[in-house]
Amino acid sequence: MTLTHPWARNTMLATLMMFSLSASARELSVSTVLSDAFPWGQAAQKWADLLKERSEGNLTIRVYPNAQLVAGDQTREFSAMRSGLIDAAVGSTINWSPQVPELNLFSLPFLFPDNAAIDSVTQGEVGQQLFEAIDSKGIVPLAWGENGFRQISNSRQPITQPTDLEGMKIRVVGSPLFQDTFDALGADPTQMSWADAKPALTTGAVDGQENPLSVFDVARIDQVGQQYLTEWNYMNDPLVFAVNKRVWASLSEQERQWLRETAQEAGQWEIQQNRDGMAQRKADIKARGVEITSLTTAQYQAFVKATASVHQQWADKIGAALIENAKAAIQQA
Ligand code: X2X
Repeated sequence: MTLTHPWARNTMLATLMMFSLSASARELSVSTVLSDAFPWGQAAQKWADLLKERSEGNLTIRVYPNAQLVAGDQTREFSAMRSGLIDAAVGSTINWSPQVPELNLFSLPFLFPDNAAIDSVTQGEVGQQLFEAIDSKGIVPLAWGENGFRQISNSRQPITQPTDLEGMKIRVVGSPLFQDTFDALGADPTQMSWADAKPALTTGAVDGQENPLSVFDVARIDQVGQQYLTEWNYMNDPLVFAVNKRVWASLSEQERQWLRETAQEAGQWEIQQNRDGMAQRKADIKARGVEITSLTTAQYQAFVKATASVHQQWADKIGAALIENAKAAIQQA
């Protein structure tokens, strides 16, 4: 085939057009695990909408939900973004913690009692230190969002004390800390991706799972036999808006400013939305017949005690100083 062949000419033309287009308007790929039916996906979509408006279409992002850019394997998202397979992401601290161990801070059981505690960390000095840890891995963090406090559900019985979890098969996310937490509670944790979780609940391969109320609500986890839900706020899952460093370096000052500003606005918007909607979600879940259990202070303390060993096991990996700084911030919250 010679270069004058019409097919080759068309291909060259198309390539040239793509190059000239990218000089004036550029689209970045953004990965998320959950779609815009959930607050998480809405955070990414809000980012896309704000950016399109702010840049007047000169810089845009396209959201790819359901971890589709990593074939559903959400714990590979950070690596895929680092290697440049994905330009950007709104990702979970849990899913990125295998590559950024400091992010396990948020998964330490019962460290964060409430939203004020989370904000004192993400919006303060510790949040900056965590962003530096992400940055040192070749990813530029821009803003915080949230998946939220994770609550436990199961198909067998109400959970009010650690012994209620004994022998219970619980689906956990693919971060090793979760294995340790549920081992400490005497449960039988099994790691799997979100894509595999609902089928496993449906067939009864597992008895329970843990996720924020928003995820339980939107994914209709009540429909797969999860009748019992305990609101124990055992950990929180903040989201991070971030961009690959080489992509970041290739942008103009103006483009970087658009990206950062709109990520921050989208993150704040989503956190507020998520929190404002919580009471209604809880009411909706209850109305579907799910038994929701809250813990007394004494019951909560029993869980704290049962999982104390996890804090010791993970202190070195997360960084003892970082944990101390977080505790100090939480105490002042
Ligand atoms: O897999 C989960 O449970 C989810 C959707 O919450 C995360 O990606 C952390």
